[in-house]
Amino acid sequence: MSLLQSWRWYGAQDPVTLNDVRQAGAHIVVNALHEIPVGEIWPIEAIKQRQKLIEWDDGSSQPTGLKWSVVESVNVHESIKRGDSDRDVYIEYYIETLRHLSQCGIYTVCYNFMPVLDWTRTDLEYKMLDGSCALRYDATALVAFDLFILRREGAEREYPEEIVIKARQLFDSMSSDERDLLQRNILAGLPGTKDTLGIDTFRNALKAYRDIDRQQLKNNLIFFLEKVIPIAETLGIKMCIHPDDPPFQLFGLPRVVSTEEDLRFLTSQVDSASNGITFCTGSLAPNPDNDLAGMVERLGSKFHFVHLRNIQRQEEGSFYESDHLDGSVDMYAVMKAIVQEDQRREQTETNYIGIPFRPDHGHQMLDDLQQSLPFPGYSAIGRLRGLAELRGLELGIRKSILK
Ligand code: DNO
Repeated sequence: MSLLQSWRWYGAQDPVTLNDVRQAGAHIVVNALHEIPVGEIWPIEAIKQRQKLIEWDDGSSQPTGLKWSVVESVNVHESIKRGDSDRDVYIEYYIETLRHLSQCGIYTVCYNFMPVLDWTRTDLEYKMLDGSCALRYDATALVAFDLFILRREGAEREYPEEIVIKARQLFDSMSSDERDLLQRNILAGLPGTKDTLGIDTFRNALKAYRDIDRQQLKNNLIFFLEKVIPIAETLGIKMCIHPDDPPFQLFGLPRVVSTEEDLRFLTSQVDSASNGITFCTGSLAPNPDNDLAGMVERLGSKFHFVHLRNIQRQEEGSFYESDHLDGSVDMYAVMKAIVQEDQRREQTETNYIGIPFRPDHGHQMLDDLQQSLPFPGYSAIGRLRGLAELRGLELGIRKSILK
């Protein structure tokens, strides 16, 4: 067997078509009803309609051969993350959505527990030497935004003096257009949406977390899992939490899914096959202490979904998204460990299904550069290159080493 090759698709609004997905060689579509506001129940009819679109590409007489079997993401309402008094209502809605998904035969659900922001980058068009564009996180630019654009109260006390000086110099050297762009990049909204958070909305969202520290956020995550996982279990749903991206605290917001210890904690507190992990190499790798291949060896049995992406670490916590096989992640070692985990499952599980993985992000390259890409990182050709390289790597490992 081989890993299940999947592709994130954003629905009818995605300039990458279902035919493109097929030509890239993926069989599984990773999708979500992005148009439904976070917290609301996904109606069965809407799920079925999307399934039909994916499987039949709008009424053609031939099936596409694609299947929507992974949801990324059913997002968690901020009330649940904050532990507000109305969280039980949102947890009930969340469970209802899970019920509907299972009734439609969709059993793998990715989500995250990052307060306010999802993944965060400062540059969405970082020029690589070969002319392609990548996403980048520049630690100095982030501090410049925090201190001089957002002007978050008390922020200057959180950074070492030399970083503050560098951030000031950077900010002073930027034009007002560059400052606006930095703000838009950092506040780019949730994946699959085209709206950007306004600065006041962002300030208010941060204020709502003023009294929530790591411990409290952890408690709120465990509270959520204790309610949701037992039901997910009866529904046959495999929940898989996505790590924080990047895996450290931003803007004073706590983050609790950043390290191996965090992942071990949340999976052991609520021990169930339904309480699993989306293993995202690109999200975890900016922290050099995260031993990725080791994580696969130690926690691999909990993985229900894998995102393979590379990053190149730079100074002071900055990084850019490098080619899939090139960068700070030893993709060979990671892939080998994943293939071993997959083989273990094949040998021991009666209802074995392979582990789904997707090439997470890709450069904007070749014809991608001529397109306007509404979803940064989700280009057709860049991801196709990633998928092709990863597929080859897997095949090579299976054929040569793990006979
Ligand atoms: C970035 C993605 C994340 C991921 C969510 C999962 O491109 O990997 O945005 O979808 O964090 O909930």
